[in-house]
Amino acid sequence: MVEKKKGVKIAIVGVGLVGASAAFAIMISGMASQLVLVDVNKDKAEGEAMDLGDAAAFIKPINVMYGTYADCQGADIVVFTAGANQKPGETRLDLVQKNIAILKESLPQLLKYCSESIILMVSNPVDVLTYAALKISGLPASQVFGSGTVLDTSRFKAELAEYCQVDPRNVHAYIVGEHGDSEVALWSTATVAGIDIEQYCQQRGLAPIDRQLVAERVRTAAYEIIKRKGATYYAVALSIKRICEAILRNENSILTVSGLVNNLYGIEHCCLSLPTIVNGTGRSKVIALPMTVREEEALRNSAQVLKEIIKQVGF
Ligand code: 6V0
Repeated sequence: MVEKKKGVKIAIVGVGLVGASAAFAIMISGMASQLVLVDVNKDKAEGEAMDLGDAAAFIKPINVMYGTYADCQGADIVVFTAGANQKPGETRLDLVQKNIAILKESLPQLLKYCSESIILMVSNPVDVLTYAALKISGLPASQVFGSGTVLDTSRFKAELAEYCQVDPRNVHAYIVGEHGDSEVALWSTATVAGIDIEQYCQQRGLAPIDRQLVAERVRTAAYEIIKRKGATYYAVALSIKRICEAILRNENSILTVSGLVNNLYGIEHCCLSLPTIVNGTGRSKVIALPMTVREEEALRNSAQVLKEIIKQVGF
């Protein structure tokens, strides 16, 4: 008899601010029946599991435990949030040496138990770490990918929605490229209610959008938050939850996850974000959006920035 699958299992490696917030978001969503928390700081992982577990009477049944890599075995998804975060004034790319070292140490251990899990990279610089994780694991690009600019795209939609006085869910607009300073706002395909966003503004009697200002606010959002409270974690936690949901519910959702790009827009052998179908197989198909010449150039520049770093860290 085929053994019945015992519900959805999600593992989170690195239970700091982002990992713990993601655990909380996943837990209250009801999408998983088992959540495993792993951290080099075992006390931290245990404390988080205890704290989350205390909510049992308010949510759908879920077993929240802390554990080792072996306990991650059978996970549908492993969310990788281990590593240092940005300090005020640091860029995401500044973190690369520290976080590559952590990845090199922990991923091979994790893979002993999780070679069939979908691995969602979140630690920064997420595009470089996703590329490194693909190389270290040898797993397909559908199975190992990063949260990329899912968060930046949400920030972009929020900015546009506020300006356009409309529900952010009615705005379709993407941030692509690096999750970081060279990211690209795609204005040419930004729409509200299916019409070009500038046309929409005209209809509503709004002045044309200050594109430079909006793109700058999106690009620097994390710096501004870190300057004030030291770290960002709630919105990224919901980005993680959203990606997990698209996978687990086989949604075919279009999300700007980061993954291996080859022979697209003149870019090869690089991980960056593009609108991508996410479903039960993981990162399924990249949507080749029409871009203006300037958007394409900016995207290639973003790829170049990332490729330099990838080369520097020896991948
Ligand atoms: P944090 O609060 O310092 O937590 C990191 C955790 O990782 C700590 O609990 C560490 O003990 C743990 N850790 C370190 N080494 C290991 C290891 N080898 N195995 C297991 N656990 C380990 O950082 P925070 O949670 O704020 O950030 C985590 C990562 O997410 C950082 O790299 C951030 O830059 C990154 N972010 C990525 C975002 C995105 O959109 N992709 C957004 C925000 C932060």
